Amino acid sequence: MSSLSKKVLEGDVRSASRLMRNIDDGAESATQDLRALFPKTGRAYIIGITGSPGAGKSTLTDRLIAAFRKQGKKVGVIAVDPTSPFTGGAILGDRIRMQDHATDPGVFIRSLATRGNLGGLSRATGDCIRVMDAMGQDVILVETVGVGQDEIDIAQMAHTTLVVTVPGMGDDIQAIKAGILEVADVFVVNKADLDGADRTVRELRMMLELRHAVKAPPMDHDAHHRMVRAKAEGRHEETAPAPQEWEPPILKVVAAKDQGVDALVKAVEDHQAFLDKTGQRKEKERARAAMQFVALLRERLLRSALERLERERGRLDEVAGRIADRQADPYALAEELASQLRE
Ligand SMILES: Nc1nc2c(ncn2[C@@H]2O[C@H](COP(=O)(O)OP(=O)(O)OP(=O)(O)O)[C@@H](O)[C@H]2O)c(=O)[nH]1
Ligand SMILES: [Mg+2]
Repeated sequence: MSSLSKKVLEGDVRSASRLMRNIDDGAESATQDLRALFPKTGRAYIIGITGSPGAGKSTLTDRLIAAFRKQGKKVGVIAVDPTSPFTGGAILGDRIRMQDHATDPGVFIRSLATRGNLGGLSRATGDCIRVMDAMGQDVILVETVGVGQDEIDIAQMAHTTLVVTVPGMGDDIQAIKAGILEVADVFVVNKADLDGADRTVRELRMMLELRHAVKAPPMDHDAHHRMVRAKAEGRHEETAPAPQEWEPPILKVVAAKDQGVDALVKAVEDHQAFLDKTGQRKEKERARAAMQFVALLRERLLRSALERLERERGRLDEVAGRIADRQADPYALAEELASQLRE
């Protein structure tokens, strides 16, 4: 094991920062370090915080840091910001409202941004989560903006995902419908000091109920007969126990005034207990492992295929030019590269 990995395991902040920079630079040594650390990871509890721009995610994250610090836990924070230019892992100044914790050795905050490489953002986020996990952070908060595919991938890395909305944003609810609903474990209606918070809560609840109605399986023929017979005989027949399902709570919070944060922490703890009790934590972790492994594989395979393409046919943009001019056949080229990888 390299001395850098050793130091990360000892919780050394500067070494962890260096490793994260190496990961971003795609340094060969970073892969070796990640391999060395991997067996020591899997301990941290990961909380995703997602929602539209300006919903108050960072303010809320700041409050959650304080709450977990009070419990004596070490906290890691990853702010994923696909819109900002790469910052080398530095804190994004005023965009992140967590300066209070900047000097607390029990808090480690990094930001991550895309550099336009092939779906690398969720991979980089996963790697950074593992570094923080290995260095001993008990809780890792991952803040992401919006509801794109990257955000959904990232949300799937979390044990508990918080979706943050604010009052009076009909469009927001539409956006939630579009994809994030399935990954939400807890809904936060932040800025509940503003008008319309109760209405937003009602709208969210309606959406959840609708989803429920759609998902409830119809009773099978036999079960129906059993129930009818049982009723006729004056018995109460227990229907088969429904698979354990988590009901995402909807909580009103005023992050700016630290109101409702204790209830939110409680909801996260309840969800954690639910996952443990039902065995769903393991299930989630397995799904995440599959996703991350496939992402890793895709990245590696794509890289070798593109390297080969460049060696044999020219750079991607040249080849793309020929394809656009109908001088090259993309189907044949893709098949050829893929079959070479199969050897
Ligand atoms: N009225 C009110 N304002 C709030 C509350 N929480 C946060 N804000 C304000 O909302 C604005 C955005 O807060 P941020 O925490 O930066 O929101 P964000 O979701 O992290 O924003 P991005 O990361 O830029 O997407 C700031 O001006 C906050 O002070 C709240 O509970 N009530
Ligand atoms: Mg923010």
